[in-house]
Amino acid sequence: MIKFYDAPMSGNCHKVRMLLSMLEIPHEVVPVSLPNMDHKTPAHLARNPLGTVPVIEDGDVVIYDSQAILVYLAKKHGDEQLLPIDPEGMALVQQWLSYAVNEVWNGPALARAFLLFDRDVDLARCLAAAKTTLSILDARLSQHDWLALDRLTIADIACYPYAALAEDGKISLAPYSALQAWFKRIEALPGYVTMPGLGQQPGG
Ligand SMILES: N[C@@H](CCC(=O)N[C@@H](CS)C(=O)NCC(=O)O)C(=O)O
Repeated sequence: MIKFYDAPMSGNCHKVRMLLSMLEIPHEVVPVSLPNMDHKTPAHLARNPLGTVPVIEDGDVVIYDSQAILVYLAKKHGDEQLLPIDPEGMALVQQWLSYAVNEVWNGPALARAFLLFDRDVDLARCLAAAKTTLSILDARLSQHDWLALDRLTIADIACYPYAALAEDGKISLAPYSALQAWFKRIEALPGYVTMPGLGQQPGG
């Protein structure tokens, strides 16, 4: 069974939680306490030399980085809806996976990390980056229901948590109505799971 090294307040881990749930993949959660520095132990560094979460172990296969884990799980347990293999579709999904790691992380995610976890970052810079990042997402989603293609892909799962958690970083989401409508679409999906700061499934 897949072992999933998971820290509860991590949006990167939440991407993995969401896909494991949506695809109903059996797994064992191994809690990792970031305050207790569990992620810097020799055992965890042997799994992931970067000393970060999420990590999954599937037999002898060990994968770290939430985007890489989404790719692995979608290829192994999903179908081409979530991660297409045609050149254009795959590249468009990758474009938004990269956006999750760079723009979404360096804007709203790090502003949140500053406010919730005392992460040493330049807050003004993160807030300015967040404004651009969220505006670009909102503009895209005012023309399309989903980020990369005409349906849910792992690109949506990768960008969702830290965009939707922006208010933890004291960034108002009020100006971004298309983004908020996309949050609701994601939160209505079968298998959607929440975490503190995120929306509930309708009726949940
Ligand atoms: N690009 C990586 C980033 C992983 C990452 O930075 N995870 C955070 C938790 S959200 C972490 O482990 N931080 C601890 C540290 O950097 O020491 C991913 O998407 O998984």
